[in-house]
Amino acid sequence: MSKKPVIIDTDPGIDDAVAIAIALFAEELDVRLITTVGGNVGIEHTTDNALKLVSFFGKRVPVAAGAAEPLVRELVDASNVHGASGMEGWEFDEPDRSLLLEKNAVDAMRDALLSSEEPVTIVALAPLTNVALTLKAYPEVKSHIERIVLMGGTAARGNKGVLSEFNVATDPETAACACVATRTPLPSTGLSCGPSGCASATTTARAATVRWRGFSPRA
Ligand SMILES: [Ca+2]
Repeated sequence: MSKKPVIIDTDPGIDDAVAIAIALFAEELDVRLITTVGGNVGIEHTTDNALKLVSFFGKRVPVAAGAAEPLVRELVDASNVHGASGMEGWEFDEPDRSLLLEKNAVDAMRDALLSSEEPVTIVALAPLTNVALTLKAYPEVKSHIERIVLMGGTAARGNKGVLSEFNVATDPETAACACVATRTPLPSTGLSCGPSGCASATTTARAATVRWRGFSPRA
């Protein structure tokens, strides 16, 4: 089976941990890079959690740390939900820190995209800061993106505000930037697709394994 190359941009968070677990073990997916961003908790915790998850699952996927905070606004995290570490109550062994790249998430994402022989799907499970910065700094990557699958937005009640979903509400400027840069609406698996953020994250990971219609930044 030809595996679909994937980059996961994430801020784990236990909900993202579920999505990462599914993606790492999905026969249809080749997870080539995990990039982290400040979101549910600070960047030091999301990066540490990503390393712990990859190590725990016995995989050798590189991790690159990205933006610590939104482009314009101050980060208002969700540590009240996820705990101070982002994965409070879950104990992991010390992770393999050799998986952490020296280069930042934006450069790592660019390199992973440009070096791929086939277009790559970006699964965005967090505020879109890293994704938007990559698209703005390196617009040449657009032709190397199969699609961006976003966990974000809601058509129902939000989890950040009455009508706002956390990932988009945390960094709305970069969410708008990503939509403008790709000149098309992003396929979104928002809160309305599941009864909880966990379900949405799971659905998003699975969504990367199927063909979405109507989005191609190469068009
Ligand atoms: Ca997330």
